Amino acid sequence: MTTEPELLRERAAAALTAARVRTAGLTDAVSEAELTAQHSPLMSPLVWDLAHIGNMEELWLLRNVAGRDSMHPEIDPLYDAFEHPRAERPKLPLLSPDAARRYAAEVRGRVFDLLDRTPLEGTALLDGGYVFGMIAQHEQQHDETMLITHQLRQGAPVLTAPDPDPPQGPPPTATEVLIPAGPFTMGTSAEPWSLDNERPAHRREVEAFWIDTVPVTNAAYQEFMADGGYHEERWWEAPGWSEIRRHGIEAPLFWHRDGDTWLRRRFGVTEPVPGDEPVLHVSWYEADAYARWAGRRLPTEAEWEKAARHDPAAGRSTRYPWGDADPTPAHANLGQRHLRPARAGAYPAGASPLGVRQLIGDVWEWTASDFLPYPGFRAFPYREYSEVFFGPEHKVLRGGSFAVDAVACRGTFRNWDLPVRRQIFSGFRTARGAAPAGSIAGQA
Ligand code: AVJ
Ligand code: FE
Repeated sequence: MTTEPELLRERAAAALTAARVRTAGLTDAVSEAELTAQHSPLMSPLVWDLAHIGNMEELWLLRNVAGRDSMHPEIDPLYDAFEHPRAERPKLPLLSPDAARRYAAEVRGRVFDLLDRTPLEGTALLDGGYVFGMIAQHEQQHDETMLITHQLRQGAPVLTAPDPDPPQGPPPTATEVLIPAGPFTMGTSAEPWSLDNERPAHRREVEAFWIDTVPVTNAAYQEFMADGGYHEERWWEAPGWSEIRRHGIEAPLFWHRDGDTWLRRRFGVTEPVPGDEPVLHVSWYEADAYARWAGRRLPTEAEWEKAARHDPAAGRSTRYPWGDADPTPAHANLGQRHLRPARAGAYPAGASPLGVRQLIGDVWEWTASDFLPYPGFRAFPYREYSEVFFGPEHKVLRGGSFAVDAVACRGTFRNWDLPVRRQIFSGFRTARGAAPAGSIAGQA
């Protein structure tokens, strides 16, 4: 299937523009002092993200694709994510907020000229407008990173957004869904803007398993807390247990106790923890410990993707749980339309064929799996996007949060982070095996 060149160009331009509108929304209302301050050693100052977005766009589109010289060679090393760890970035001679905005805007102007004149075919970078889509996804990923910085900053709220609607339509009928055994197609070789780690499509055998219909809620998580979950070593993997002891962790990040009730701080507002919302800001260790306490486990990455993409009637994998259509606001809570997850059970229109809900949007979902390459993986177009992060130290998250834009979220999209991280918009759902006891694969 080929797409008209004009349509491809429009799609690329729209994706780039949408990302820049969001970037502006995350930075325009912030004072100069706050843009250059470091709100957490885990994060860059917002002004770094701003110029890094422009620098990556210049690197890939103007230098690598168009063959131009660097616009400002002296600043390039400042915005190379591998040269300077986040904690050191405030000390660098960074561009001022105004200079960063002007630089990113100048790059963007040249990129639009390039997009007008470049055939979107002929090389792997250009086919389907890939490299333009990659840069739009990169900016949206940094927009999510900047939203994390907003959540970490102290002080009066800067951002506002309407709350999600209460769940529409009938609530789910069961708390878990059986996904029957059998192979499915994991990953993609067809999705035009899929990133290297999502490829190639390949067959996976998955045993039968049960998976939660909705993400684990704050109310369910509070049962674990009330049952002493943070004080019983047997639920925890050893490094997670040391981590919570060392830091005195006994609740998700941004929660604090007020008498008998738990409150949370969310983008500068303190509010009671809503019981029916998916739990947010938990580490992999917390998700894993909760699952063990519940007599369950985290789904593997393959299980998660089978639950999200396998259409048993059609016998194939779809792009999203609801099919192949791009997400609409009826399907999922994406794109920072809201500054919180929707309540568990929302978005019946976004359910999978077997009835699993909210796999896309709301919260990133920790999986049991390490971040590893698929069979046949090839780094493209740069090793530092995925390849250098493969290995047992990073766990995979799936499905996307309320803070990720649809351009960087789909059934195949893979995110990853260290298992201690909890400033990210992370939650989870649990699973359990369903193979009959004593059964051996291949025997009837
Ligand atoms: C895929 C979200 C882990 O933010 O570190 C941004 C995305 N890569 N710039 C990250 C990314 C290069 C990446 N994650
Ligand atoms: Fe980046």
